[in-house]
Amino acid sequence: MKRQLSVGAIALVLVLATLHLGGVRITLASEGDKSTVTSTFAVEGMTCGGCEAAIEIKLRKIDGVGSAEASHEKGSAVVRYDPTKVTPDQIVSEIEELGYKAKLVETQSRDRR
Ligand SMILES: [Cu+2]
Repeated sequence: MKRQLSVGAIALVLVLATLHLGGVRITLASEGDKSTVTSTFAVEGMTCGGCEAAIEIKLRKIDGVGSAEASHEKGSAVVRYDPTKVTPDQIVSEIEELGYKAKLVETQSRDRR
């Protein structure tokens, strides 16, 4: 009788462990589906590749920013980020801290493309 109980207990632990692992997997999957958005900013004041690099390096350091591409010729910066972690306003103020003038032009969600 005692033995049967412990077998049952082990089975229960295995079932719980499986459910637990399943739960973890579901959590990881939904984190992977987290959507990012891409915003284009008009940036005034960039004159060379050094300006572009300064902006890109600063923006890429922000937690939640996936990529940042700046162009002094176009006067723009294109930033891909997680909108639950970063806001366009935050990106504008990071660019302006470097001495440039920035303004949000448009935001596109990735899955709509
Ligand atoms: Cu420059």
